[in-house]
Amino acid sequence: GGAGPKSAISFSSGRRERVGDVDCFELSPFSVLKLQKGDITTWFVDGSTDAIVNAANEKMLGGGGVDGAIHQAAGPELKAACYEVPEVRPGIRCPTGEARITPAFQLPVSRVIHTVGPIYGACEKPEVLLSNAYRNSLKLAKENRIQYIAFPAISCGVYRYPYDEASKIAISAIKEFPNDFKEVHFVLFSDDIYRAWLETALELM
Ligand code: AR6
Repeated sequence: GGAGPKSAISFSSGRRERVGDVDCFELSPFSVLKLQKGDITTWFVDGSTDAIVNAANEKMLGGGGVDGAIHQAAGPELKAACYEVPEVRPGIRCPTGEARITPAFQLPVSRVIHTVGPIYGACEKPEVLLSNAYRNSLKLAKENRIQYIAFPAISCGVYRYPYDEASKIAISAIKEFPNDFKEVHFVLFSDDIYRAWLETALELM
């Protein structure tokens, strides 16, 4: 279903509020960070300019995990749109740490932002690449006037990034954009990852 009410939350106790299944943290007087467990392919905010972020690979033509789920839900037009994204090197449409945008086709959101996180243990500075993946997704969303955006836990599946480290990088990157979005969501697929994100938000927000 949708992502709940669009109205600004009045934070009565400190800067955290639990609304239904969603943990809300004040990013600024204009913007809220929200955490929830769930499936990102069903997320949207009714009547808004919204986007979900895909944890893709450098080829950017689909795959397993959340990438597979997003392509499945969007329909075959998404793969066709990805083919249209120019290659920067043979076979590579989105180098690690960068981001690209496409329409969302059959998904309930307006756009999909594709980014590529690092494979943990396969590169020198995974924290820089993971941070870049979040920052470049947020920059691209901002340039495209996206008001509501939802992320999965980039690199925390097949790419094996430790959840606690990944959550700190993810939430720190969001804090660099305190006034650019009405809401920034994390839609987390497993209890373990949701708990890691919640712990980090309680520490950093
Ligand atoms: N909604 C939200 N999160 C999901 C969903 C979903 N529907 N499905 C899985 N996740 P992964 P990566 C979570 O492996 O580690 C692909 O094959 C999952 O539980 O999807 O960045 C790509 O094509 C995990 O927490 O992405 C690449 O080749 C998180 O999404 C490679 O995997 C990310 O796990 C990218 O690996």
